[in-house]
Amino acid sequence: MAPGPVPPGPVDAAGAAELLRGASGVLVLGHVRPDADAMGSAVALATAVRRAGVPAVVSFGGPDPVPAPLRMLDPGGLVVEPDEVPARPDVLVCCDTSSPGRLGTLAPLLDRARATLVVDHHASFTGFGTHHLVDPHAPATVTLVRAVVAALGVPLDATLARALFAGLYTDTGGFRLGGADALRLAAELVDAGAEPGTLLRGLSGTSSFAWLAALATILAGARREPDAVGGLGLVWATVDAATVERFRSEVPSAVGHLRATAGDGVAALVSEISPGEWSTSMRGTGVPDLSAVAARLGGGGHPGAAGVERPGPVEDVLDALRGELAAQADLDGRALA
Ligand SMILES: [Mn+2]
Repeated sequence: MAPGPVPPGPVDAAGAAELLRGASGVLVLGHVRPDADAMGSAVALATAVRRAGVPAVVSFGGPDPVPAPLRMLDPGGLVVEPDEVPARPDVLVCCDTSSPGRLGTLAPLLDRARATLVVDHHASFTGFGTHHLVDPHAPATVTLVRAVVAALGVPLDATLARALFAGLYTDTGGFRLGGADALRLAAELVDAGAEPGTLLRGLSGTSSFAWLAALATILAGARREPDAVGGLGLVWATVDAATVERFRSEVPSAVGHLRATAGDGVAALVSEISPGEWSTSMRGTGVPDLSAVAARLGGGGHPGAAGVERPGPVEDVLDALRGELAAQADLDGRALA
């Protein structure tokens, strides 16, 4: 007897594989401004679906293009431009996306697909789509995709291993998170052909020499507020629209420099991504829970790394941030006490 259609709701890896195997075509999306987990999980999943005999392509909603260094994870050219995607995909898969807004200009596809499978690990997942393979305890979306690839019966090769390794390395903060399971998966991926040295060199990309001066300007404008975040402290810096425009792929890395000086507190990089629109990237220890802070401001993420986009002026963006960080520090402090 042929298996019936997979009922909507939560699915495990086997259920997700069954849904994908039964599709006439699959469009896999990741979140806007993809990172290595979004790109790696989407490319790996589409690669496996194709090998299982079902047509599949990958795309990312605009307005921004896929960062050039991530293209190395797609040697087969599965990623198509947002204006080239099928208008009515049979099965839509959304990888590493906690809310429809994270699909950017491709969000309207949600209303046109027969079924939508969300594969995600954000605690802030809002529950959209028809089928959910969502585990907030997974350190990366690629760990969930690894299980689906296995359930599809597709063996790992170097292309799959590289895409999965890139997402695993990035989302675990270089294996600071994820424990022994992440390291065991890493070993499996290296055995299958992922070369960490080559991969990580390629993913970090190269920057123009002019970025050094721009970074120096950003960091020279950084401010430290020791009393913020309930006394844990806040280190923040802003990036103007012209710098974001010129150094789009480099700017996000600046938050790492801020974080290194934030101690047990919070680092925030506030960038003007379009005129009057500010993107805030936060980093911390997990206490206070930055995903909760971001969620209340309309964004999302993880306890130690989260982001939000809000209209300016930038003083208002910072004030809202200070308020929510202090409130969350108070909440989490009471929970610990
Ligand atoms: Mn992720």
